[in-house]
Amino acid sequence: MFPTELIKYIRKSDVILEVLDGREPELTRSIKLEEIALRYNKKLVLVMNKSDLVPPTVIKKWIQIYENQGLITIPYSIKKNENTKILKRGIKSLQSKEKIKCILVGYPKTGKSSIINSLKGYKSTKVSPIPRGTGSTLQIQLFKISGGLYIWDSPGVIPPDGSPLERIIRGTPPEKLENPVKVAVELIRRITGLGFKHRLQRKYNVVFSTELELIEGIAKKRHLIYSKDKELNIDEASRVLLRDFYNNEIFYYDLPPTINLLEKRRRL
Ligand SMILES: Nc1nc2c(ncn2[C@@H]2O[C@H](COP(=O)(O)OP(=O)(O)O)[C@@H](O)[C@H]2O)c(=O)[nH]1
Ligand SMILES: [Mg+2]
Repeated sequence: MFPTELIKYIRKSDVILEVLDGREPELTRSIKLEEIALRYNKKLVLVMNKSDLVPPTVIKKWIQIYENQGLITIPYSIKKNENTKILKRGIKSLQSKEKIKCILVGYPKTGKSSIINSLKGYKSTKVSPIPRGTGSTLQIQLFKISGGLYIWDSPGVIPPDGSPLERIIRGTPPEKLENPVKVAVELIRRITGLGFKHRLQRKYNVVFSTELELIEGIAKKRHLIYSKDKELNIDEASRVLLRDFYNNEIFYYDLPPTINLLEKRRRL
């Protein structure tokens, strides 16, 4: 379910900034959000965040694909100062209004709070007061960024949906997943399929040919064993991997369809 409170703020905004994780842009897009933006006739901008973690050629290709779909796409990284200017300019070019209200929306962990902090800088000022102790709904503040640009202070979080693998990629904390081994296997398969097996082998110091071998390898290295029968605790080993993934500690990225095979071959 898309939060109704979020829809309220989307309706109040002129521009919707859909924050994507540049490593998984397709899976961190929310079709529901895009439908809502369309329904209320809002300008939508895809912000490809964490672009520092992906080669520029790959980011460029994604942008080309999205622009071909008629979607305005801007690469972003909180690590690159010049990005804030480019994003601000991009938003302003979409609206001729003097006061432009924006909202950052996206799945958890895509970097919404980080982006708002990098945009705020030291010059920004709060422009709406927070009423305290009244009612149960939290009043979201409008922040003045620069010139006529305003942004809602509290970024819109989209609850992760989809299959268990999609939910972990969309920022679900690993503790909330019911079957960690199954999800870990799927995640390892995805990462190795994209050509990053060597990264997993190096990170865990385990050479593996099947996904389960990696999980068992992690259990062995970390002495994760059930005290009862001394069997390897693959549940806990899977959680180790899922937690590392959640904390952005596993290096990989998705490849746009057109360079998939070429890139993969180069890496093998
Ligand atoms: N490398 C890199 N990490 C980022 C970037 N933006 C956010 N992060 C990291 O991603 C994690 C989630 O960011 P956060 O702003 O809390 O995401 P939110 O849940 O969407 O508000 C944090 O550990 C950030 O430091 C970026 O541009 N580059
Ligand atoms: Mg946040």
